[in-house]
Amino acid sequence: MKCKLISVPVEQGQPVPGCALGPEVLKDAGLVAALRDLGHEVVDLGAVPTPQPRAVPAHANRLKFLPEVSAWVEATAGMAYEASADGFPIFLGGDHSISAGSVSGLARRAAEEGRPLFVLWMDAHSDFHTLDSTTSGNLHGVPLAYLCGLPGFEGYFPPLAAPLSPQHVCILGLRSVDAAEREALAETAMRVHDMSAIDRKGIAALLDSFLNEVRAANGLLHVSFDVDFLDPPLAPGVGTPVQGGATFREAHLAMELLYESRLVTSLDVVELNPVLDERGRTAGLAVELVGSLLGKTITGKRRAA
Ligand code: EXY
Ligand code: MN
Ligand code: MN
Ligand code: MN
Repeated sequence: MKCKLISVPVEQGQPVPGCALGPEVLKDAGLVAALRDLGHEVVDLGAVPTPQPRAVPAHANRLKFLPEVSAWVEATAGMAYEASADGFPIFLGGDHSISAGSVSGLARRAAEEGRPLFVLWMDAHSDFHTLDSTTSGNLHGVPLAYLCGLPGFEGYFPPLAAPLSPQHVCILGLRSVDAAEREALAETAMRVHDMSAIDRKGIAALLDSFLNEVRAANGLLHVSFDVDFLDPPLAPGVGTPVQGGATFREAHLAMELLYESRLVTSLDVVELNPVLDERGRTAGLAVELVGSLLGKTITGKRRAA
């Protein structure tokens, strides 16, 4: 498969310096070699060019870096649309605000192809705030609400070519939800599998059900992997760690099942902060997990679809 790397070195969606180093550190941690060892072609498309801030009206809420983040969303959406004409786009963040761009560009492509875009949001957080509901003003907390067409983004974020259908979205690993997000999640048709559901039912059962829907709908499947999905002792290099995350094996099993489904068509890897990492452990684990998603197995034998 032709893996197309797109770096999106954005950290203005969150308050901790360092996240913009993520793309280069993931590559330094062996991402390209790991993909080539699995027989994949790797094309590095470089970084989304740093855009000029968008001329957006001032917002009544205390939003941080709105003109800059909005511009990155627009620029990333354009590159995502172009890159998704063929191959397997892999977006390297940068904070999770980049996915407002990557997924909206992919959704535009999917709409043109007449296929539904499904999204698996692997994350401790729901990222389901609107510009009006966020209390932190950190825009890495809003991308999924924007992508699902929740109100209040018009005029501040780029118009969406194709909003996601909430029933085509699955959040996995959730364990930190703000009050406003709870209300919004209660009204949405998204599949929301928090860590308690994972503890009770297991990753395999939860994923299989979602993957069956993707298959039945002949859907494209984007995996938006926020590294804080993982338990912080495993992955300390993230800016918003939340205790009680996925174990090493739960994370690898999720990726192995996704690979075996042969349904995944694109990927984000976001929220790695190398400044907070410990001897590159988090970067190394993220690369290993991408390897499992792209076909690496314990025994080296490729598993049948
Ligand atoms: N819900 C909190 C906020 O809105 O500030 C925390 C958001 C963290 C988002 C990270 C990317 O997943
Ligand atoms: Mn996130
Ligand atoms: Mn998160
Ligand atoms: Mn459908």
